[in-house]
Amino acid sequence: MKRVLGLLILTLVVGCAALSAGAAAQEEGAENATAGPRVSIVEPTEGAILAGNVTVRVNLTNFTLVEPPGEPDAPGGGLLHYYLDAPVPANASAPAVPETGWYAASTNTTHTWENVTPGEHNLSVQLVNDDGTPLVPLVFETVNVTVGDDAAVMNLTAADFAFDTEAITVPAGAVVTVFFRNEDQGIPHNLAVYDSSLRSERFFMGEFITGPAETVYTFIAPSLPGTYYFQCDAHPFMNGDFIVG
Ligand SMILES: [Cu+2]
Repeated sequence: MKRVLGLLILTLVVGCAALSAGAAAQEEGAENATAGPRVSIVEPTEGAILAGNVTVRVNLTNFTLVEPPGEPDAPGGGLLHYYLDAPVPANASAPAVPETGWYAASTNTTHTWENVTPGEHNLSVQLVNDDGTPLVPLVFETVNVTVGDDAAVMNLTAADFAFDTEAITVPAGAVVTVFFRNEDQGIPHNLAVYDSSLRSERFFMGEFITGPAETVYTFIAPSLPGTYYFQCDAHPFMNGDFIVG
């Protein structure tokens, strides 16, 4: 009896597994059949901090880039419109040319905006037909990024409850990238930047990492030159001058 019950349960389990696998396959098939053209921005990511030139890289699904542009009626194909600080055009009967901001028509899945001014920007990419009109329904993606003046890249290590430097020097307004390494086993450290050791204003607070571990911090340096302050928030005796030149 025990054996029969066991077999019965086994049969039930196998049967259920086969059923659900079948259902999953069916669902997937339906999804592929109904999926329209899509564009996604692979780079930069939402909220990214960048310096100088901004390269946008996209992924296309169910859409073919047609070259040369301007040839009508290629089914399932067309062009990419890259936008910088421009509202994505939505009028289906006119070429997708934004009223403000910049745009570029392209048959490449990457586009570089050069010398983007420091500050906050939005980057969009839209799929358009080969006559330049938007695909309907509209197919686009937008990300928001922050662009800094200049780039400063450095290493910083925390070991034996001390940083390996007493001063960090960066250009004003620079995008600062810190390759941070914590060598202290089981101990959390971070990097944080303040106006002074009084810590009345905070410019950056890095996530804690527990050693041994590494991370990359990216932030924008203060825009006013001066001597600021950095520390580990868990161990404020680990500190130094953050010099903005
Ligand atoms: Cu610490």
